[in-house]
Amino acid sequence: MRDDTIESALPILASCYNISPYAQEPVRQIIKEVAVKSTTTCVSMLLLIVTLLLAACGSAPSGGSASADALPIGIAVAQTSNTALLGQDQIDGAKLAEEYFNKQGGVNGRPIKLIYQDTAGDEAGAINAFNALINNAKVVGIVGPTLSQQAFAADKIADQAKVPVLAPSNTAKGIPQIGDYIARVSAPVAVVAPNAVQAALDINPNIKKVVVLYAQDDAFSKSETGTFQQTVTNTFKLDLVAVQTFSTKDTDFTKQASDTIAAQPDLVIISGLTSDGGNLVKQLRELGYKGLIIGGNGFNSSKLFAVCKAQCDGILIAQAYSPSADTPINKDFRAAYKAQKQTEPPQLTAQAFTGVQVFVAALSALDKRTALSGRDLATLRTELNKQILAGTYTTPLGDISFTPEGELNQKQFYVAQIKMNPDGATGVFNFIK
Ligand code: 1QQ
Repeated sequence: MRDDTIESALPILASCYNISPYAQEPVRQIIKEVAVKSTTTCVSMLLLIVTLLLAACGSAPSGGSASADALPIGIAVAQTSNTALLGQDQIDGAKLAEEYFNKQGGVNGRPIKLIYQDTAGDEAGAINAFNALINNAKVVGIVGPTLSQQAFAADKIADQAKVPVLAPSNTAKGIPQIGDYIARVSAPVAVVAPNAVQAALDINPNIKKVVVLYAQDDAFSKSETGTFQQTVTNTFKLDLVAVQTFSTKDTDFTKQASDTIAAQPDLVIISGLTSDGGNLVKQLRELGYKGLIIGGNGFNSSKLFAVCKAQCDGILIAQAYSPSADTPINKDFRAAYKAQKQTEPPQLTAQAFTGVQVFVAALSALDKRTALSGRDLATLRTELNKQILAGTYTTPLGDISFTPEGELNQKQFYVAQIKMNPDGATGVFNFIK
């Protein structure tokens, strides 16, 4: 029996039948021993058994040349810092995807392996994570980073290295335009955010005066407030009575809250991140603001509940994902998430899952044309990028595809309103649109 047949078959069998790395070596030795000492009939029998085992796990290597090493995909999101309030949801989605797609045979029988690098919450963290994934882990592509602010710094590095990036939560204007290798599975604020203003008007058609606040040191918040301000003045012809700024690092919002209340708005719209945004809401409510509040995408995690607590109640947030989306894969994703967390999956989790899914689907399509193992890493990354942009995908977000520039084509958006439980610590995102 040829050595290379054993070498290529064993890791596939190991992953398929859960043979630990320690157990693989003795198995390899036994097979070799039999192959050397036995008659031709025995060797043919062995070959047949290996072939049947491979076929049974749906992963017979094409032409004997496919390598069974897991395909490394980078996950560069925030696991530390305040941004981890958002990044943790993304880790959940990536983990679910790895488990789900590997159970289904990975990339035509070859498993994927997610390699995690913490970006923390700033640009330097994202750059370091990207460099490590590209140069050390040699990933085929990256899902990340968490913030647009980080993407504008780190994506350039991936683009120059010709490594495809799928942005799981980078919604500011201009993300796909960073370079040819940058696409996003996170719909831009320009199309998502206006839905929240419409929902606020459905709840209270008498809204006239609006105050808008945004974090001036965050690229996403600046982009989102631009969309909100246009929607307020141009689309709905409301009165924008004040525009105020803060920093994502702020904790004291007394000035912004009292100035907002002095302007007597019917609606307050906040573009910031989870910790600053949640604290601003809390202080606004404590100082007596009673009207509707819209929070932007930085509010889009149940981790917000621990920040504004009971005062989170009633916040409206536009959504690019609904747990009730009617695709088979969403039903699987939702069930898997609920089995682990006993609650509905959030948007950022669904988007991170989708990012991994698109990589798996594009790799599988490439592999079907010509076995992946026949390409060097640079060629694989380039062809993978082209394949990502060419495909259409049925995902938990619905049917999606990309423009040639890497912008996401997604059809449906939603709005949720936070309902806090009487304990003031737990709550839910209620879908109202
Ligand atoms: C961005 C975002 C974040 C607030 C989501 C995590 O949308 O930075 O673009």
